Amino acid sequence: MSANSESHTRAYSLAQEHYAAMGVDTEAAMAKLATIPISLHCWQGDDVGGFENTGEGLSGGIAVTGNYPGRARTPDELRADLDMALSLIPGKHRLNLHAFYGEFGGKKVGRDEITPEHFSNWIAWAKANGMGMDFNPTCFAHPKAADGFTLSHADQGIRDFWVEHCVRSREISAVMGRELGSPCVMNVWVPDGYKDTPVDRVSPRQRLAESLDRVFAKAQDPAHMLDAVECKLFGIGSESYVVGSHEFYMGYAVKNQKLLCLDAGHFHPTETIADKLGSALMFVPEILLHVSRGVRWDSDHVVTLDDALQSISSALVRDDLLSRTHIGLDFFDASINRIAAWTIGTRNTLKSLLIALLEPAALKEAEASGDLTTRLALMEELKGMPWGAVWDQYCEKQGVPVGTAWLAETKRYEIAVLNKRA
Ligand code: RNT
Ligand code: ZN
Repeated sequence: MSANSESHTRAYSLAQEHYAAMGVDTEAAMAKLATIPISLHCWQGDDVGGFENTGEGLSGGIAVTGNYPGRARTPDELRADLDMALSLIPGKHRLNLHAFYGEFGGKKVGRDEITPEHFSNWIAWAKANGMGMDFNPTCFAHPKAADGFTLSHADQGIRDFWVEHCVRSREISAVMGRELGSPCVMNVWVPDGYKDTPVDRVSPRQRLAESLDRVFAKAQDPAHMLDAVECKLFGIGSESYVVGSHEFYMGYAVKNQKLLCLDAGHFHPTETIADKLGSALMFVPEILLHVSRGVRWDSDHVVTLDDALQSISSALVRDDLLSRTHIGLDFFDASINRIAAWTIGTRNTLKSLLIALLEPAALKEAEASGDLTTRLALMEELKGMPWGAVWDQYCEKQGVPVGTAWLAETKRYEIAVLNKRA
């Protein structure tokens, strides 16, 4: 045992005692954490580029900034990078893939022509890794989305095109779920909206609802795939009006019992999603999270261990919502090492869950008995508890680097692999 590992073990035993004195079982918390999968978004690895190779840039009001070297240029490179990131993250996780990451063998395959075969390598990779997959139709970065409308477009032909893309995406999702033995959550997000004040706010929403009804017309086995819909407040170029607003999708999801996707960056800057979870779950069956971090706008910064993140994880644990919540990530930063971005964001999400799992029952008891003084005092004291030692122990147990050791491995990979990409 190395000196390092020995000091971790000592730190852990002290932490374990400390928590036990509060009635918290650290072993149980780690065991629970190991059962929570995080869906890693493929698009952090290549700046939301996809593999259609049409030369079409990113659109839809989302933007990636930075030019850090080493972006994955092929499916094999992206999978290698994901393998690397996954080797640094404790636990068993999932892959979240966008439709334009299909493998089209150099052929031009329309979004309305995609089939499960285009994703067979991804499915084989996930199977080999014992991972589940989630999926998304890609309704942006395409000539037929160039004027900012897709499923709600005034033109019937364009609507039909995107409906077909989404219908096919559901079939592909069902195959992924069946092949991997775990339901694939398919999230529909469309960028549709106006830069400036609209006159008619209703017709596009009626068209979006109609298109969604067509997309979801065929029943799919929930053991194989689940439908989610993602709302948004604004995007670049859709500052004044987004067709798929929160009220729109909340209503649609409640009416049709779909999953509601809540992206942490899709609300007013001071509005957090933690308080929405329990309320929405009173009326929708399940939730999909896009854990993200907006800085001044929906900027999709790498998730840090901040209050917004902690409040989400604490709500999931305190209100016992984990079994009905699918946790996915949604950020993309091209200004830092992309594997580090995945690793930092995912490890932080897991850390916040661990901190939540290490809360003593005394907190709920204080509230139940009306002792709000103790509730606040305890919450603040808990911030100083040695959860870091439990985290290190968890990483060691799961066979991934402890502390900052993952960074050295990332740097090694950068020199050996990323820097060789032109
Ligand atoms: C955009 C949405 C959406 C996308 C991904 C790429 O604002 O958050 O989820 O980020 O589908
Ligand atoms: Zn999102």
